Amino acid sequence: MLRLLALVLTFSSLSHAKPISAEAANAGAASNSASTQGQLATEGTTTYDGVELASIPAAPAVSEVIAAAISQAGWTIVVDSQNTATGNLGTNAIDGNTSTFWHSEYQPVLVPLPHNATIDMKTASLVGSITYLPRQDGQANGRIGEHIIQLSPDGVTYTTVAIGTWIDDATLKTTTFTPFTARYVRIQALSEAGNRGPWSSAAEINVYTAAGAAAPSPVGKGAWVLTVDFPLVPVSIAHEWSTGQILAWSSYTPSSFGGSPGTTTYTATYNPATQLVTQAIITNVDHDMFCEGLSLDFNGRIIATGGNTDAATSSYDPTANDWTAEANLNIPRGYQAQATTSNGNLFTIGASWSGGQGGKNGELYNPTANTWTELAGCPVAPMLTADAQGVYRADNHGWLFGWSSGYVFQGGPSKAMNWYLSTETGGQTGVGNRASDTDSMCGNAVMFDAVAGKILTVGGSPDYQDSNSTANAHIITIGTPPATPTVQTIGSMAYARAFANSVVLPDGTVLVVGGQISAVPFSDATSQYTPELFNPATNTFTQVAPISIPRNYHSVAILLFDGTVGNGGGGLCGTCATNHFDMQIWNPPYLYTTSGALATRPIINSISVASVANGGTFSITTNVACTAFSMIRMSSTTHTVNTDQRRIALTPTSTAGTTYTFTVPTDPGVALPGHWMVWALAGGVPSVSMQLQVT
Ligand SMILES: *[C@@H]1O[C@H](CO)[C@@H](O)[C@H](O)[C@H]1NC(C)=O
Ligand SMILES: *[C@@H]1O[C@H](CO)[C@@H](O)[C@H](O)[C@H]1NC(C)=O
Ligand SMILES: *[C@@H]1O[C@H](CO)[C@@H](O)[C@H](O)[C@H]1NC(C)=O
Ligand SMILES: [Cu+2]
Repeated sequence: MLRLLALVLTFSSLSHAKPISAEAANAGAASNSASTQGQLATEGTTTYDGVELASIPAAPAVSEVIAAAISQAGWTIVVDSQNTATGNLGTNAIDGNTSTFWHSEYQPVLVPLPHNATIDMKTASLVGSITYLPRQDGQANGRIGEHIIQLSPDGVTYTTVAIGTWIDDATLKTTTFTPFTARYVRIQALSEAGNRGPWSSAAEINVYTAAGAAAPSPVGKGAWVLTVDFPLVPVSIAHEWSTGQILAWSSYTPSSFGGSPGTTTYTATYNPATQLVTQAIITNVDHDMFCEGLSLDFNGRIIATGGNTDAATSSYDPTANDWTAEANLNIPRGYQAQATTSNGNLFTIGASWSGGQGGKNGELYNPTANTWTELAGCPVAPMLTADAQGVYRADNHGWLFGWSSGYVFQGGPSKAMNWYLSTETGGQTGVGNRASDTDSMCGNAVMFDAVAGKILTVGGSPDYQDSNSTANAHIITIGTPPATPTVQTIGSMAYARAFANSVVLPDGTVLVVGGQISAVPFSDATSQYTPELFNPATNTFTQVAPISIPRNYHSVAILLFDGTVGNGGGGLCGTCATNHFDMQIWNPPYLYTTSGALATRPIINSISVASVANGGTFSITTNVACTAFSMIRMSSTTHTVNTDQRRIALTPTSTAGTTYTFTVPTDPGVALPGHWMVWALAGGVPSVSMQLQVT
C-alpha cells in the first residue's frame, strides 16, 4: 500500500521519549554528548522515515519588507517558565546576544508545552514584523514550531496577527503581518519544531517597525487579518474538499528546487478550523511536484503532472490523505497548463521548462483508465508566445478552460486564442487575437461568470522574464465552440503586474493581488503591494487594502471555504533573499459594515443533497432571507494558473420561506463536475460556503 509519510505522526512517537538529562547537557552546551541525542533530530543528520535530510541545504533567512529594528533597550519579558538552573532565562531572548538563549524549564521540573513569552517594549510602535532566532549553539531542542503571535497596545487586549509553523532549522524566522500599533508582543509556542520534546527556546526575539502605513479602514478595502506561517514556500496550493483544509507544497526541499532526479515533495496543510499547520514529506510517488500541471478531477482528487520529475503523474485523494503514483506522461513536461474537461479527462499542453524543449503537443489523461493519450490534432504551435527565450518559455502556463463537448478554450497567455478539442484524436481551431493585447505571460484569466462564459484577463508580460508587464484587462465571452469568442477591452488596472494571482469571490468580484511591474523571477523589485478588486457590474477596478509581503514569481492565491482569500508564497530559490514561507488572509470588503465593523453573515443551515448531477436540482435553507447565490468550483493553483476556479451565479427556481431551490446547469462544460462551494448572500454579505459535488 502506498503510504503518506506524515512528519507529525513520526515526530509524535518521539516527542516524549527524551530523558531530561539529555536536555540538561544540551541546553548547557558545555558537555553535549552525542550519545544522548540518540534518535533525536539534529541538523544535517536527520532521517524521516527513510528520507535522508542531510543533503538538504539549510533554508536561508526569509526576506520580508521590514523597516527598522526597534531597540531592545529597556524591554522586559515575561515567560511562562525558564531554566534558571542553567541560566537560560527569558531575558536572554532580548539581550541582543545570539549566544545566550531562553529555554523553558526542564530541571528540576519538566514544564510541558505550550510555552509563552510576552515582551513589553515600554513604548508603542507601528509594528510590521517580528523575527525569531532559534538557539545558535548547534542544538535543536526547543526550536519553536507551531506558534501564535499576538500584539497588544495595552497588555490587556491581544490581537492574533500570525499563526502557523516555523521550519525546523536554526535560521532566522521572519513573520510579517499587517502593521499594528503595539507595545506588547507575545509568542505562544504550541509545539517544538521537530517534536523532539516539550521545550521552547529562543536566542533572540526582535521586533520591527512596519515598512508600510497602518491599515486603512476596511470599508470598501477589506483587511489582511492574519499571516499563516508555513514550514515551506507554498508554490502550489489546492482545496481538500473532504477536510476543509488547504494543501500546499514546495519542491524537494522547503525552499529550493532543482534536485535530480526528483523523488520527494515537501507538503504542508493549513486547517482554517483549528488554525494549525502540519507537514508531511511525500516520497512514495517518486515525484517532485514542482512546476507541475495541476487540476482537480471530478472526484476532487488533486492531479499533479510532470514538473521537476517531468513524466510523473500523481493523484492526491483527500479522503484517504494519500498520494498515489499514476501513469507517466507520454511527453515529459514542466510548466504546462492542465484543465479538467467536461468528459472527466485532463487535457494538458505545452511546457518546455523540463523534459526537453519543443513539441509539447496536447495529451489527455483518463483518470478512470489511468492512461495518457497523445492528441495528434492538438498542436502546441498555435498557442506559442513570441518569447525572447524561445520555446523554453513560449509554451508555458496556458490559460485553459474545460468547456462544452470536450472542448478546451485557450485564452492566453499568447495573444492568439484557440479552441482545442480533447475528444478522439483531438482538434484545434484558431480564433484570432485577444483584441490588441500583447502576449501576456504570467498574467491571469478567471472565469467569473461561467453561465455567460465570461473570463476576465489581466496583466502579464510579453516575455517571461526581464520584461515589463501590462495593466491590460479584457473580458472574453467564449460562446459556443468552435466559434470565435467576443473580446472586450476594458479599462486597465491601476497597476501593471506579472506573476500576480486572481481569485473570484462569491459576489462575482475578482481580486487581483501581488505581482511586479518588471517580470524578474526570484526578485521582489518593483512589487505591487496594492491589490485591485474587479467589479463585473461596471468593468472597473478598485484599489483595496495593501498586502504586507511581496507576492511575485511562485506566489499563489485561493478562495478559502469561508469567503476569505489566502495569498501566499513567492521565491523557492534556495539561498536567495525572496523566499516567502507564508500566506496572508484577506477579509474582502463584503465582510464589513459601512462603519467598518464585521458584518453579520447569513448562514446556510442545510443543503438538500451532497451531490447532484448536471441539470439536477438542490435546495439550501438559510437562517435569514438571502438575495444572491452562487457556486464556485474548488480549485488548485500554481504559477499564476488556476484552471479549476469558475463561478456560477445561481437564481432560485423556487423559494419557500428561506429555502431556495436551484437547478445546476445541464452542460458539464459549464457546471464542470467536481466539488463546489455554494454561497448565499444577504445584503451583499456572503455565508460561509456549503459543499456540493456536481456529478
Ligand atoms: C502563558 O503561560 C502561563 C503559564 O502556563 C499561563 O498561565 C498563561 O495563560 C499563558 N498565556 C497565554 C496567553 O498563553
Ligand atoms: C554573549 O554571551 C556569551 C555567553 O554568555 C558571552 O560569552 C559573551 O561575552 C556575550 N557577548 C557579549 C557581547 O556580551
Ligand atoms: C521597463 O520600463 C522601464 C520604465 O519605462 C524602462 O526603463 C525599461 O527599459 C523597461 N524594461 C524593459 C525590459 O523593457
Ligand atoms: Cu517555477
